[in-house]
Amino acid sequence: MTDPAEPLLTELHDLALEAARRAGALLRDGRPDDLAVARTKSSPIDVVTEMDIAAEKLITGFLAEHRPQDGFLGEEGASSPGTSGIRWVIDPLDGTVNYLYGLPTWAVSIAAERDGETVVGVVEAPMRGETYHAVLGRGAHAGDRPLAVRPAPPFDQALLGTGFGYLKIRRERQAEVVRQLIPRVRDIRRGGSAAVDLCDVAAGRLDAYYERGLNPWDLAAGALVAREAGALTGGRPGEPESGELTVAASPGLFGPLQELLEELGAWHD
Ligand code: 2AM
Ligand code: CA
Repeated sequence: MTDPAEPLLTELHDLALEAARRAGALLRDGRPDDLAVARTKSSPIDVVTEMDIAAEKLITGFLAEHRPQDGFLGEEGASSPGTSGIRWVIDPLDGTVNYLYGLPTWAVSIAAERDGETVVGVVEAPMRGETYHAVLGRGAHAGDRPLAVRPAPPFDQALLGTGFGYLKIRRERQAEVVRQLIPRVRDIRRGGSAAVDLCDVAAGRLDAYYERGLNPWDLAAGALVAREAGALTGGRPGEPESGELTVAASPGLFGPLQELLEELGAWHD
């Protein structure tokens, strides 16, 4: 059992907050104003990729300086097992397309796992001016404000977040699932950042969220924030969240949503 008062968790939490704050500032302040329309020597996509890589380097450099024995798993390639039992799971820029277009919903996502279990999660969303963070057993917060999921509405009144992958075949299937869901719920939102979607469930801004095709770095931090705010998280019925399917919802919605997604085949292409 994890002791929530453990000093190690406080250390990891403080480091994750500081690394995310620095990377968030780098991405916010370093984004050219004309990024989406830039016709400079490098394409806008190259600029985003460069920012992404610079943010990951900043994060891994900062964390490795303070915790040289820890492992890493990062979207931009950071991968090392470490020897301490702690592994950092990092998405330096989640919501890349929003960042490219100048939409505000993008975030830096940093989680710390101990022996494979997420114990700390930080999602820094600079253009929202919010930092969502959680420590296992200590609850979830946005800044100092405690987060709590919304009480579950009747299913047909639920506001669901979701997202679509980049592959055509997967997107077609995902659109088909949405086509069948739309008439059964209040509405659907497609925010563009899985990490922020999970934090929006935590904050009661969405009733539920589901998506197929996420990577560990998209979901690790946000899923802990959601759970610590009272959400249930998982994948297909009886399974943990994974690349196959990630579901997060307030407890009254979670089971029915999981069952419906199973029936609709939301977990396969
Ligand atoms: P990204 O912005 O870092 O690419 C969008 O629906 C959400 O899913 C975003 O969090 C996006 O992360 C992630 N995502 C979708 N498809 C992905 C893919 N093929 N590879 C990596 N991340 C993906
Ligand atoms: Ca991502």
